[in-house]
Amino acid sequence: MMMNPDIPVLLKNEDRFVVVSHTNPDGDAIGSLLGMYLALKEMGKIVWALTDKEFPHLYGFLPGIADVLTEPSSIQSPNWIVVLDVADKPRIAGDISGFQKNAKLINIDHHPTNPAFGDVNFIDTSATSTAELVFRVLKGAGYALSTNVGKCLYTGLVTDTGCFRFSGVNSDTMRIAAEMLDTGFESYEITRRMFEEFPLARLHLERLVLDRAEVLIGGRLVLSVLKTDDFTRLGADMSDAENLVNRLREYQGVQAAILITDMENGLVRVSLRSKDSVDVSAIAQTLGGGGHKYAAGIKSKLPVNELKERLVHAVSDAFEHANSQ
Ligand SMILES: [Mn+2]
Repeated sequence: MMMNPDIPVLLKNEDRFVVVSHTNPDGDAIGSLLGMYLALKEMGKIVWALTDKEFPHLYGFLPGIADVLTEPSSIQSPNWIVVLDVADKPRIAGDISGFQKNAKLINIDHHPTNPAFGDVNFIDTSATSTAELVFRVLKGAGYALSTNVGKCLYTGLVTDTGCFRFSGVNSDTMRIAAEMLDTGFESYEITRRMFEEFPLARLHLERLVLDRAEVLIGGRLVLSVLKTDDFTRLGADMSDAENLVNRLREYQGVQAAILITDMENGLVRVSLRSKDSVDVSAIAQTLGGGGHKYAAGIKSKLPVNELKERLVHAVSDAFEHANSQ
């Protein structure tokens, strides 16, 4: 999709913005939010960054993070709500209900399942991260990236591309990344924190995930399970399991990987990843989730065993469908 020409103009000419992203935020959600927030601030705008609870410690090094609000009471009459990397409106993190009557919503995202819920939308599913789209609208608004904004957006880009590995990475991704780096920081400042600074608890979770991996459907699906008790015992929190599912996807010949996390309060979180032809966002949607072709998620209230059975069926059907095409 072409860039909506209104958005750079709006960012340039308008004032009083609230910037939000999605619940259980990942590097792209946080990096995009902070990058947009800091850029608007540098442009002299009145702007607030809002979420629902404190960001995971992993991102504590990012500039602007101390300004992020977890409740909206100090936000005064915003005119615009900038929603970043949010696949659908109910996934917005932070209570924006008090502003919606008087503020218009700008929706910037790269999820193919996004229903264009904004008053103004810029959805480009060819982008590997929302951070790249934020980069493009800011550039379109005539804003020259500072080092701080470059760092935030680069964090989004490297997390959503698995450090330039995933499908969809192309020369545009590299060119945009290069322009971010040109603002004056080292790539390794960010990538070591994102990929090489895990707490021991994370590595122990990884061992459990690999120990419990089940190889199914002739090696084309690998599935594993984590339980609340594992996190408690290892002193890990939910964010320590972020992207662990990717390890299951590394098995040779695998086309889909699933990590099921049995959380407290009867809620089950499912992360799906794929390679090649299988569209895991379609599978996720049949069970109330969403995402991208190669990376999707579900939150479900179904019992783990039933959910597992349904997922294996759905993946098996998807394989059959793909083969018959
Ligand atoms: Mn994203």
